[in-house]
Amino acid sequence: MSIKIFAFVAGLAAASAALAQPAQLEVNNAWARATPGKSETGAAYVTIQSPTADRLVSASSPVAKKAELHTMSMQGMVMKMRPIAGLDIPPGQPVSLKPGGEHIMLMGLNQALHEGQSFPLTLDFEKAGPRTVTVTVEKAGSNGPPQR
Ligand SMILES: [Cu+2]
Repeated sequence: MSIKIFAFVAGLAAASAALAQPAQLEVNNAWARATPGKSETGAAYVTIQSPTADRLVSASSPVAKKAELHTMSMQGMVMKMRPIAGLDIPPGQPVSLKPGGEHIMLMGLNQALHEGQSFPLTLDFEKAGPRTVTVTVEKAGSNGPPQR
């Protein structure tokens, strides 16, 4: 009985260690906010985790003419966003792009993003190379997909 419990706990520890240290770079939890009808820009968010230091250098998606890496910060009393050349991914530490911070700006959307849709997004990393993920469109104003 106690051996069984030990094995179970050890299994859990191994599973959570695997979660903390993926064998290779992983992009998870890709989502975007639905956009109002005429909007030509949207934003996508992902969580990136890598066992080794890497750097996100560019992004692209067939739903937009251009995808840029942006950051947001307060300038005086105003929230401003600006393009950044890249985003460093520290080893073993998840980096979450989210509203109010770093995001992938989709410029020149071919069509509005509707809640429930999904689309591909390719992220280019300096070392890991390109990763294509499926972005799920959440409600306008959403702060992310429901935690599963
Ligand atoms: Cu932006």
